[in-house]
Amino acid sequence: MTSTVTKEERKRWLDGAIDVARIAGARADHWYAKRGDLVVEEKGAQDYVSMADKKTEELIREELKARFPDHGFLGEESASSFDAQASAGKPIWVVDPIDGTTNFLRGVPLWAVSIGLVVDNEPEVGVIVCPRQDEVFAAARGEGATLDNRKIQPSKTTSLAKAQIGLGSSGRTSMDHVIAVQTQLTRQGADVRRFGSACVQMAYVACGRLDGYLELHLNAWDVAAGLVIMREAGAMTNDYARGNWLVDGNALVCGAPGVFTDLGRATSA
Ligand code: LIP
Repeated sequence: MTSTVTKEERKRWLDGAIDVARIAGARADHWYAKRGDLVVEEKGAQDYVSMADKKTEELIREELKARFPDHGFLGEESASSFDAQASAGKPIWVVDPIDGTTNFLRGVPLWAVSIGLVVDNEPEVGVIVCPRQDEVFAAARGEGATLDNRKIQPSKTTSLAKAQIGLGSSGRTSMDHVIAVQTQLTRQGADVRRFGSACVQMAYVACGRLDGYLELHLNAWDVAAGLVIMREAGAMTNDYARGNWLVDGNALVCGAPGVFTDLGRATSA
């Protein structure tokens, strides 16, 4: 769908998102250093949250509101209060304050702040900050994607037998389906890995560190930023942003152009 968004608007939004994601990344990293003091709650099977997620999301919301007072906000830790009707027609910030929460809480340094902006149901701007690696992935629709201000592109891999593929799962997906997909990928020679953060794996597909990534259900806040970054880098994705995706989420399949079709076939295993 042709966007009505101007180049100037995208740049203002992207610059604002980078500023806020850096501020939030520094605050989350402060909590990471003190993770031993955090009280951990269990939202569901192997789905954890702490004060670090909640306070980082509050900070992001305040900083974005100060810069863009007329925009909507959908965050992982406040999703139950998201009013889709009231946000209709507005740009909506779609935020995961700490993606890879379990890694974060266990001291695995692979987690990120993910801030995406959706306009008329289309992801327009995306920023993923990885504080432990001091890396910033960023993209705006039509402007390409960067890692620390350097253009990025997906790998040139053309065969699953030479591919490193991220595979995620959660209590939201059928275990039998996950096992079938992993079996299918492994049988085709793919080196299947699990990193524990959706947006980090999407960023790694965008810059060629991974050849593909799939997960049978992800929420909008996990993927909104990564979708823009991957597409602008030249990676391919399924039509994740279909239907009521902001509220219900969808399955995600993404990868370098040379393996994307085979990945899609494996997902329908
Ligand atoms: C996580 C994702 C991961 C998925 C988990 C969870 P969180 O996000 O990054 O890929 O498998 O179920 O959704 O909860 O760490 O922000």
